[in-house]
Amino acid sequence: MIDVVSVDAVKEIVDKGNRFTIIVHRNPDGDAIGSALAWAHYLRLKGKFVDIIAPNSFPDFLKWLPGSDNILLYDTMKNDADALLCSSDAIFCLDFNAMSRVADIADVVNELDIPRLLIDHHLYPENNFTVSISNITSCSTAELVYRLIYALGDDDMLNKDMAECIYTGIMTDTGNFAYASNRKEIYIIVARLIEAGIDKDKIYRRVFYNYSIDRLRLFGFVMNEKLQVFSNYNASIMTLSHNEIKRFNAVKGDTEGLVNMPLQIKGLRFSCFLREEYPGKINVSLRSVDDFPCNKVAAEFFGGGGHKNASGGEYIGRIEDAVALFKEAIAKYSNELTN
Ligand SMILES: [Mn+2]
Repeated sequence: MIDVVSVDAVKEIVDKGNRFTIIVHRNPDGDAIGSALAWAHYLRLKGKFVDIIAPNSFPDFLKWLPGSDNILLYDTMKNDADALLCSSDAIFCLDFNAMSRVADIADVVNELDIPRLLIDHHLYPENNFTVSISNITSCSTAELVYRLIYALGDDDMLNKDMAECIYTGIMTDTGNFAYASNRKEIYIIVARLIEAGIDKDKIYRRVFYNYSIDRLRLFGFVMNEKLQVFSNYNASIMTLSHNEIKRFNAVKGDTEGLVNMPLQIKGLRFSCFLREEYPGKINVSLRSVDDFPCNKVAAEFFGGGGHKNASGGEYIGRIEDAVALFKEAIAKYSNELTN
């Protein structure tokens, strides 16, 4: 899964360097934060100075993760972050495949003449990395971080903090082992993480059972009033306007997981969630099951992409028009959705 040449290249860069920066994608999720923290813990145990920079903030349900309070947010601490980037011996890019995913951080990183290493599991990584550990069969970047540590011969350094971060990445990117998780190696790794001291049941509750009352009511509202099911196409769509988001006091991460819920309907194969970030700008989340490639719909209709069963894009315009476009998409893919 990770080739020997890349492992040797990482080893050389880690051995030679003293100060590293890890960067993750905009709107970082459990895998971005978990894998970055695990890799940071590892490098620090190797005696290195390590900082993590995220383009913007991450959900509260990840703020218990060991080390998460030291993550720098680029949108509020640009000067400090730039200074750290400029004094780094190498940059590790975790859980994204293209520099555009780190927004403004790319402007600074692109000017630096230092190694840039990718650890990621998304399709079609850019080829402007010094070392690229990219594997799309991996369930998460966190899995790759564990495998890399193992390949570097340092499995014995795995401690509880690292294990909690790795587990959070694997758990969140597989929807608690509900998708992208049929490879037996994942469970061998999980067994190892339990051996390192994690309480996986507690991690589950910390991440998934932490709703505010507003959030639970928001989910109820969407399911009751905003879900449209197209039974003929085994597809569904939900929308949430900017005003509705405000009405339920929704904070960052509150709509996470919403898009998966319609997949609980028997026979449903394709779920779309449109969230109006601000009037005129709509975030599109797509989920599918089995062989239906929702990333093709994302690319073709919503200028996005992602994984076969989990992808996204955006739509500039009105919600009604985005819904109409989705209806066009399911009509076009009707064979794939109903066969
Ligand atoms: Mn990921």
